[in-house]
Amino acid sequence: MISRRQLLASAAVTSLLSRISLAQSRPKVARPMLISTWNNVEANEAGWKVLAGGGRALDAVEAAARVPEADPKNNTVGYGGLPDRDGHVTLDACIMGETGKAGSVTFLEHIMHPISVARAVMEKTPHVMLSGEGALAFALSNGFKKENLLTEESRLAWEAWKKEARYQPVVNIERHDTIGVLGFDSKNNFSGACTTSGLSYKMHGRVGDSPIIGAGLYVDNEIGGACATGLGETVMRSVGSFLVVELMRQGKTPQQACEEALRRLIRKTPDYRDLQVGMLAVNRAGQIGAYAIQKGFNYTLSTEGKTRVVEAAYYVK
Ligand code: SD4
Repeated sequence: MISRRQLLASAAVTSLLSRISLAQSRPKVARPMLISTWNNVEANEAGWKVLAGGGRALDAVEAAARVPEADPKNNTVGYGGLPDRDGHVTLDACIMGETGKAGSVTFLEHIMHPISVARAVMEKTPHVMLSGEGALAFALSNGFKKENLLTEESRLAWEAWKKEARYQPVVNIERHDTIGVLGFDSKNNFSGACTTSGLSYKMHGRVGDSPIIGAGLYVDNEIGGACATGLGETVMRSVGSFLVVELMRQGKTPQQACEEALRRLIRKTPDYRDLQVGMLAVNRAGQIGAYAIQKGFNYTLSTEGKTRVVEAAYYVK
C-alpha cells in the first residue's frame, strides 16, 4: 500500500516533471534580432536602431526595407531598380506582423517606398493585396508622392539590353538582390518585410514571389519567420516561405527547414543549376537558417548591437 505521504510526494514529482517538460516545449525567448537577405548592412542598421530603442519589430523591418528602396545604386529594389522589358520600373512588396495580419502591393509604379504602401494596405484597408493602378491610386490618396524611379543608369542598362533583348535572369546580382527582412523585438514579437523591383527585363505585368504571403515571406509569431530571394517563379510554385515555417513547426531547426524546402524545390526544377534561390529563416530561439542553390547567397545579421554579413551554405558544389 502506498502511504498518503508517498502519494503526495509522487504527485509533486509528477507536477514538477510536467512543468519542466512544458518549459522545454515552450519556445525559448531570445534577444532582439534582425536578419536580411544579401549584404544590407545599412538597412539592418536602420532596423536595428528601432529594435535597440525598444521599438516594434514591424517598424524595424519596414525601416530596414526602406533603405535599399531609396538607394539609386541598388538596381534590384525601389528607386534605381532595373525596369521591365518595356522600360517600366514595377515594384512588389509585402509586410507581415506579429498578429498574422499582412499587406502587399504588386506591379506598383512610381512610388519609392512600396513597403510602406504595403503596410498601409495592411493597416488601412480590409484587403491584403493591391495591384497596379489600384495600388498606385491608393498610395497617392494616402499621401505618397508620384516619382520617376528609372534612373539614368538603369535606363542606359535597359537600352543596352534591348540590343539583344535576351531574357536571362542573373544569379546573385552584385549580391544585393531583393531584400527580405525578419526581425523580433524585445517583446518577442516577430515581423517580416520583403521588397523588390523583381526580375530585370521581365514581361510587363509579371509579378514574382516577393509580394506573395507564404512565397516570398511568411511570419508566424508562435514559430518564427522565413523569406526568399532569387527566381520567384520557382519559389511561388513551392510556396517556399510558408513551407520553411511549417517545417520549423514540425520541429526542424531553421537550417534543416531551409535545406529541406530547397531540396524539394530543386527536385521539381530540372534547370536548377542555371538559377538561384536563397531561403532565410529564424525561429523564436534566435536560431538562423540560410541555404541557397548556388554559392554567393549571403545574409546580414544584427544582434546585440553588432551587424555582420554571413555567407550561406549552398547545394551546387
Ligand atoms: C522575383 N524573387 O521577383 C524576386 C527577385 C529576387 O533576388 O529575389 N531576386 O522573382
